Amino acid sequence: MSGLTPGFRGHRRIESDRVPPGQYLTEDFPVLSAGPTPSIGTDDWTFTVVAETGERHVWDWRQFAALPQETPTADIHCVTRWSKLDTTWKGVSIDTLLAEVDTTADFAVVHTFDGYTTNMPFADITDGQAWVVTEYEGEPLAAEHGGPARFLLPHLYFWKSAKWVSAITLHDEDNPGFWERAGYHDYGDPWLEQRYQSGW
Ligand SMILES: Nc1nc2c(c(=O)[nH]1)N[C@H]1C(S)=C(S)[C@@H](COP(=O)(O)O)O[C@H]1N2
Ligand SMILES: [Mo]
Repeated sequence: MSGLTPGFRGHRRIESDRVPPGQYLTEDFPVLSAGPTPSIGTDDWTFTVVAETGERHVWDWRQFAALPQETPTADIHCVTRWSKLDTTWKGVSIDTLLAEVDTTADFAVVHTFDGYTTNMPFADITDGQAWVVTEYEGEPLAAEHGGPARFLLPHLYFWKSAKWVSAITLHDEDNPGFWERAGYHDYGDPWLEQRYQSGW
Protein backbone atom coordinates (compact mmCIF):
# COMPACT_ATOMS: atom_id res chain seq x y z
CA MET A 1 0.00 0.00 0.00
CA SER A 2 2.30 2.71 -1.26
CA GLY A 3 -0.31 5.34 -0.37
CA LEU A 4 -0.02 4.58 3.36
CA THR A 5 3.69 4.01 3.86
CA PRO A 6 4.92 7.51 2.94
CA GLY A 7 2.30 9.08 5.20
CA PHE A 8 3.34 6.85 8.10
CA ARG A 9 7.00 7.64 7.56
CA GLY A 10 6.19 11.33 7.29
CA HIS A 11 4.48 11.20 10.69
CA ARG A 12 7.48 9.44 12.22
CA ARG A 13 9.82 12.01 10.72
CA ILE A 14 7.84 14.88 12.25
CA GLU A 15 7.84 13.18 15.67
CA SER A 16 11.57 12.48 15.58
CA ASP A 17 12.16 16.21 14.96
CA ARG A 18 10.73 16.67 18.44
CA VAL A 19 12.99 14.11 20.14
CA PRO A 20 16.35 15.56 21.24
CA PRO A 21 19.59 13.66 20.50
CA GLY A 22 20.15 10.53 22.61
CA GLN A 23 16.49 10.36 23.76
CA TYR A 24 13.81 7.71 23.05
CA LEU A 25 10.02 8.19 23.15
CA THR A 26 7.93 6.57 25.85
CA GLU A 27 4.18 6.38 26.40
CA ASP A 28 4.69 5.59 30.12
CA PHE A 29 5.23 8.19 32.80
CA PRO A 30 8.21 6.85 34.79
CA VAL A 31 8.61 7.99 38.41
CA LEU A 32 12.09 9.32 39.29
CA SER A 33 12.63 10.66 42.81
CA ALA A 34 15.79 10.97 44.88
CA GLY A 35 13.84 10.18 48.08
CA PRO A 36 10.46 8.89 49.29
CA THR A 37 7.21 10.54 48.15
CA PRO A 38 6.22 13.13 50.75
CA SER A 39 2.55 13.42 51.72
CA ILE A 40 1.47 17.07 51.51
CA GLY A 41 -2.15 17.98 52.12
CA THR A 42 -3.59 21.00 50.36
CA ASP A 43 -4.51 22.45 53.81
CA ASP A 44 -0.80 22.60 54.67
CA TRP A 45 0.36 23.69 51.22
CA THR A 46 1.66 27.19 50.52
CA PHE A 47 3.71 28.59 47.67
CA THR A 48 6.22 31.40 48.31
CA VAL A 49 8.21 33.72 46.05
CA VAL A 50 11.17 35.47 47.69
CA ALA A 51 12.89 38.22 45.69
CA GLU A 52 16.60 39.03 46.06
CA THR A 53 15.54 42.08 48.13
CA GLY A 54 13.83 39.82 50.71
CA GLU A 55 10.34 40.80 49.49
CA ARG A 56 8.02 37.77 49.98
CA HIS A 57 4.72 36.76 48.39
CA VAL A 58 2.82 33.76 49.78
CA TRP A 59 -0.29 31.98 48.44
CA ASP A 60 -2.25 29.25 50.20
CA TRP A 61 -4.05 26.53 48.19
CA ARG A 62 -7.31 28.50 47.92
CA GLN A 63 -5.58 31.74 46.89
CA PHE A 64 -3.46 29.82 44.37
CA ALA A 65 -6.54 28.15 42.85
CA ALA A 66 -8.11 31.60 42.38
CA LEU A 67 -5.20 32.81 40.20
CA PRO A 68 -5.58 32.70 36.38
CA GLN A 69 -5.00 29.09 35.28
CA GLU A 70 -3.31 27.95 32.06
CA THR A 71 -3.29 24.56 30.33
CA PRO A 72 0.18 24.09 28.81
CA THR A 73 0.95 21.17 26.48
CA ALA A 74 4.63 20.26 26.54
CA ASP A 75 7.21 17.70 25.39
CA ILE A 76 9.32 16.57 28.36
CA HIS A 77 12.84 15.13 28.30
CA CYS A 78 14.46 13.23 31.19
CA VAL A 79 18.24 13.04 31.41
CA THR A 80 17.84 9.24 31.84
CA ARG A 81 16.91 9.38 28.09
CA TRP A 82 13.13 9.06 27.98
CA SER A 83 11.05 11.76 26.30
CA LYS A 84 7.28 12.09 26.29
CA LEU A 85 5.40 14.22 23.74
CA ASP A 86 2.27 16.34 24.22
CA THR A 87 1.91 16.05 27.99
CA THR A 88 -0.96 18.24 29.22
CA TRP A 89 -1.01 20.17 32.48
CA LYS A 90 -3.00 22.81 34.33
CA GLY A 91 -1.47 25.44 36.55
CA VAL A 92 -0.32 29.01 37.05
CA SER A 93 2.31 30.69 34.87
CA ILE A 94 5.39 31.95 36.69
CA ASP A 95 4.68 35.27 34.92
CA THR A 96 1.46 35.48 36.96
CA LEU A 97 3.31 34.66 40.20
CA LEU A 98 5.97 37.30 39.44
CA ALA A 99 3.52 40.03 38.36
CA GLU A 100 3.65 41.86 41.70
CA VAL A 101 7.30 41.05 42.45
CA ASP A 102 9.87 43.83 42.15
CA THR A 103 13.05 42.11 40.95
CA THR A 104 16.14 42.54 38.80
CA ALA A 105 17.40 39.01 39.63
CA ASP A 106 19.49 37.07 37.11
CA PHE A 107 18.94 33.59 38.65
CA ALA A 108 16.25 31.52 40.36
CA VAL A 109 16.24 28.50 42.68
CA VAL A 110 13.18 26.25 42.95
CA HIS A 111 12.62 24.65 46.40
CA THR A 112 10.43 21.73 47.43
CA PHE A 113 8.76 20.25 50.52
CA ASP A 114 11.29 17.37 50.50
CA GLY A 115 14.37 19.61 50.43
CA TYR A 116 15.23 19.18 46.72
CA THR A 117 16.47 22.28 44.90
CA THR A 118 17.22 23.15 41.28
CA ASN A 119 18.59 26.33 39.70
CA MET A 120 18.14 28.15 36.42
CA PRO A 121 18.62 31.62 34.89
CA PHE A 122 15.75 33.99 35.70
CA ALA A 123 15.23 34.56 31.96
CA ASP A 124 14.24 30.87 31.60
CA ILE A 125 11.20 31.07 33.92
CA THR A 126 9.52 34.15 32.39
CA ASP A 127 7.65 34.76 29.11
CA GLY A 128 5.41 31.69 29.25
CA GLN A 129 8.22 29.14 29.74
CA ALA A 130 7.44 27.84 33.26
CA TRP A 131 4.46 27.01 35.48
CA VAL A 132 3.48 25.65 38.89
CA VAL A 133 1.09 22.86 37.86
CA THR A 134 -1.56 21.04 39.93
CA GLU A 135 -3.15 18.82 37.25
CA TYR A 136 -1.78 16.29 34.75
CA GLU A 137 -3.92 14.98 31.86
CA GLY A 138 -7.04 16.51 33.41
CA GLU A 139 -6.61 14.93 36.87
CA PRO A 140 -5.14 16.25 40.13
CA LEU A 141 -1.39 15.66 40.02
CA ALA A 142 -0.57 12.29 41.64
CA ALA A 143 1.68 12.42 44.72
CA GLU A 144 4.45 10.37 43.06
CA HIS A 145 4.58 12.91 40.21
CA GLY A 146 4.82 15.86 42.62
CA GLY A 147 1.24 16.41 43.79
CA PRO A 148 -0.26 18.59 45.02
CA ALA A 149 1.95 20.85 42.84
CA ARG A 150 5.16 20.67 40.82
CA PHE A 151 7.27 23.09 38.86
CA LEU A 152 7.13 22.64 35.05
CA LEU A 153 10.05 23.92 32.97
CA PRO A 154 9.79 21.75 29.86
CA HIS A 155 12.51 23.33 27.69
CA LEU A 156 15.23 22.06 30.07
CA TYR A 157 15.84 18.44 31.23
CA PHE A 158 13.04 17.25 33.50
CA TRP A 159 15.16 17.19 36.70
CA LYS A 160 14.59 20.99 36.67
CA SER A 161 10.79 20.38 36.95
CA ALA A 162 10.87 19.97 40.73
CA LYS A 163 8.11 17.89 42.35
CA TRP A 164 6.33 18.97 45.58
CA VAL A 165 7.31 22.57 44.85
CA SER A 166 7.15 25.01 47.77
CA ALA A 167 9.00 28.18 46.72
CA ILE A 168 11.03 30.08 44.16
CA THR A 169 13.84 32.31 45.41
CA LEU A 170 15.42 34.96 43.17
CA HIS A 171 19.12 35.78 43.24
CA ASP A 172 21.81 38.01 41.72
CA GLU A 173 24.19 35.03 41.48
CA ASP A 174 23.82 31.38 40.44
CA ASN A 175 23.30 28.80 43.25
CA PRO A 176 23.55 25.23 41.93
CA GLY A 177 20.79 22.88 43.15
CA PHE A 178 20.70 19.22 44.29
CA TRP A 179 21.62 17.45 41.03
CA GLU A 180 23.65 20.38 39.69
CA ARG A 181 25.95 20.15 42.75
CA ALA A 182 26.14 16.37 42.18
CA GLY A 183 27.56 16.86 38.67
CA TYR A 184 24.55 17.40 36.43
CA HIS A 185 24.88 20.25 33.96
CA ASP A 186 24.17 23.68 35.42
CA TYR A 187 21.79 24.62 32.55
CA GLY A 188 20.57 21.31 31.06
CA ASP A 189 19.45 22.03 27.47
CA PRO A 190 18.25 18.67 26.04
CA TRP A 191 18.83 19.83 22.43
CA LEU A 192 22.52 20.43 23.23
CA GLU A 193 22.72 17.22 25.36
CA GLN A 194 23.85 19.21 28.38
CA ARG A 195 23.50 16.18 30.69
CA TYR A 196 26.53 16.46 32.96
CA GLN A 197 29.21 19.04 33.76
CA SER A 198 32.17 18.73 31.41
CA GLY A 199 34.63 16.19 32.79
CA TRP A 200 31.87 13.57 33.33
N1 LIG B 1 11.35 17.17 44.72
C1 LIG B 1 11.90 16.44 43.71
N2 LIG B 1 11.64 16.80 42.45
C2 LIG B 1 12.16 16.10 41.43
C3 LIG B 1 13.00 15.00 41.66
C4 LIG B 1 13.27 14.64 43.00
O1 LIG B 1 14.01 13.69 43.30
N3 LIG B 1 12.69 15.38 44.02
N4 LIG B 1 13.52 14.31 40.59
C5 LIG B 1 13.65 15.03 39.32
C6 LIG B 1 13.98 14.18 38.21
S1 LIG B 1 15.58 13.64 38.11
C7 LIG B 1 13.08 13.92 37.21
S2 LIG B 1 13.54 13.11 35.78
C8 LIG B 1 11.66 14.28 37.35
C9 LIG B 1 10.82 13.03 37.27
O2 LIG B 1 9.47 13.36 37.39
P1 LIG B 1 8.41 12.18 37.42
O3 LIG B 1 8.77 11.28 38.59
O4 LIG B 1 7.08 12.82 37.54
O5 LIG B 1 8.59 11.45 36.11
O6 LIG B 1 11.39 14.94 38.58
C10 LIG B 1 12.39 15.82 39.01
N5 LIG B 1 11.86 16.49 40.15
MO1 LIG C 1 15.82 12.69 35.94
